[in-house]
Amino acid sequence: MSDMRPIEEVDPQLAELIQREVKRQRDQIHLIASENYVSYATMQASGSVLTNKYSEGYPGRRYYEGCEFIDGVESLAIDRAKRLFGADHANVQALSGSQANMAAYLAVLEPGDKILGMALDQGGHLTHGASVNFSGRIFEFFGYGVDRETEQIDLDEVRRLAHEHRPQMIVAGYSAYSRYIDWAAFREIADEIGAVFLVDAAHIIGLIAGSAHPNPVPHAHIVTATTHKALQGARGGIILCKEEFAKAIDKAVFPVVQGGAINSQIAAKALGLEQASRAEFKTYANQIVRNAKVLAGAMDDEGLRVVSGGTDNHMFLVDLRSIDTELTGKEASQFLDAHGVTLNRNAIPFDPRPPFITSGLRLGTPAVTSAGMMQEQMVLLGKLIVELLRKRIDPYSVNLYTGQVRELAEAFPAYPADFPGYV
Ligand code: DSN
Repeated sequence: MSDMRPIEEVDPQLAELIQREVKRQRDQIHLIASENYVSYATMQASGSVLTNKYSEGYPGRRYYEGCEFIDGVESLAIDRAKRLFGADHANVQALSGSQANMAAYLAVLEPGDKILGMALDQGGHLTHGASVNFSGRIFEFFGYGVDRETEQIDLDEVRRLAHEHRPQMIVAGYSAYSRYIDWAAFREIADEIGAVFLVDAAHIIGLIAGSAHPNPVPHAHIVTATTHKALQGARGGIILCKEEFAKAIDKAVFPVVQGGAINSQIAAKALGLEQASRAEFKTYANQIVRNAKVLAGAMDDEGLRVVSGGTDNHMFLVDLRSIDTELTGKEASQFLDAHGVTLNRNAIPFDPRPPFITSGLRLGTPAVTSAGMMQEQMVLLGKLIVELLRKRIDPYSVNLYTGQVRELAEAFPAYPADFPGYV
């Protein structure tokens, strides 16, 4: 029989680190736009015996025996993804958003083909052509950005670049962009040059599930996404596509990019997709957006400039130079983390500072919304963050505001105090 002793007995050192991470998640206020808190049931599925099973292939077409229940789990995840987003086809095996993107590119492109996507320093993702990433090494990328004045996508510029470079693929969907994206306009541009239109919806898929953001599925040939951000499910990737790309996508995920999928994660994805289809998830997704708007507004009212003037989704960037020309994203994020607010430094468009330093912060509201915070708390939090940054060298003020941050975190914990962090 397998060793059935609990982790505290088998590996106390590891158990303690997990428990300390639970305490960190409880004690801090989390504003990293890509993070969230999963449900207990998600942890149960994720930590289940499904991790024991190999199942290369797809439901009904496996290279291993004994997959009858794995087939059921994966089919459930596929059906739920298709239904939730209105997709012709879904692949739920991608281990992460990056691997979903890799598979999607390799499904329809040849090495050396051209892709037009948003530049990383303007809001795009590492897998949208960064030279250090597989994407920039295998494909030739051309980057579009935002307009210097509005800090929003200039579709005329996207169209101009598309016609100039004639890429085989156009990518929309970003890691640090707070505005609605006009999916239909992007598709029109892609059609003008015969390109595949791919949407990387990793950040916003949860909002789409909850009808809090327009759905790209009717417009895009392929949509890649993650299930662990605003969707509040297990860590992993999914790919949705039109029927004509279904075979190529499945083949690209397995056997081109991956071997055996992680079946426990597929089960947890199935659960997340079910939870995201419920009526209460709509309320949650819309509250994420409402909270982001109120938090951005509160910070702006305190004099901290919000990039593009606001947000339509779950996140936004702030320009720290508006409150202190010397303050960098690195210093601000480290200072805030040490005083109870965890977020990440982020380049703002046309940032003169290097990416490891930056002039900006990125803030997102999925996790605080999962913890139960509403507009009232966002107003307070926005004020506290700006005051903490402004008065960071005044110990009396820092102490005062840190106490208020702690009170807020205590009132809205991520998990119960006695939860060890595993099931
Ligand atoms: N690392 C994620 C983010 O923070 O946006 C994307 O992969």
